[in-house]
Amino acid sequence: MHKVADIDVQHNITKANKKIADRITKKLNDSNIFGVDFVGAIGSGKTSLIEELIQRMDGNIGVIAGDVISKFDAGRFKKFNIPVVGLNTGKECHLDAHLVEHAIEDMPLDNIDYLLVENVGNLICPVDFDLGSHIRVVVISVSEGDDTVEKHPLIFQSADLVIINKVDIAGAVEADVGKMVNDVKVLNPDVEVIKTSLKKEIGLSNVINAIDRFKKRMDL
Ligand SMILES: Nc1nc2c(ncn2[C@@H]2O[C@H](COP(=O)(O)OP(=O)(O)OP(=O)(O)O)[C@@H](O)[C@H]2O)c(=O)[nH]1
Ligand SMILES: [Mg+2]
Repeated sequence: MHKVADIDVQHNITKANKKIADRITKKLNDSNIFGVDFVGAIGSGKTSLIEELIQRMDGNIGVIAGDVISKFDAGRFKKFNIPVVGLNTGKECHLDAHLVEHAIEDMPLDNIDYLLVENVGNLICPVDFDLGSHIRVVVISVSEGDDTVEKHPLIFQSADLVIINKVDIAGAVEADVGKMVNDVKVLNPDVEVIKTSLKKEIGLSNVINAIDRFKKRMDL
């Protein structure tokens, strides 16, 4: 017969993470920087979306790019000549506040208005790890399947804004975008859901306006 002991490790880890996340939020507030955390499925379009935002948003942007091997997405952002810090998570499937706090040390906080943080592509691990950003944007695409939302309720409940990307290929992959929107609304009734195609330039101004509405609400 096995002996079972409850070990409250996860609780302690997320509590310690939250303490650092609160420190990050304070640092961003003190520097008048609006922080946005982008999480989502692998290949859903997080980097592509941030690349578009860098080119279209008013204000100076700094990016923290989390990746299992950091050079890939960080390299894509560096071509815009903005401050970029790549974070290598190794075997970890999410960023945590400790990593982000160190990355922020390398950011010129006096010269940026927005800090955009791209998390590792994953819909499960990032859920409990607040990174201190002001909002969390969850990015999925039709090619993951139109049951993705139902299968990953926690991440959608934690979202401030949800992007359903690649609507240009919804027909080809037989995804019911209306169902995906509805599934989000069931889990998180007040969250705004925006349909985008980064290939066809659909929905981008809606994303920018939504981010700026949050920013204004927080007086940043
Ligand atoms: N058809 C179509 N393809 C897209 C769209 N947005 C992005 N892609 C393509 O999807 C692929 C993945 O895009 P990324 O932006 O690298 O996705 P990501 O979420 O950053 O990926 P990871 O960081 O690896 O998790 C690339 O080949 C993009 O060109 C879109 O709206 N429509
Ligand atoms: Mg990426």
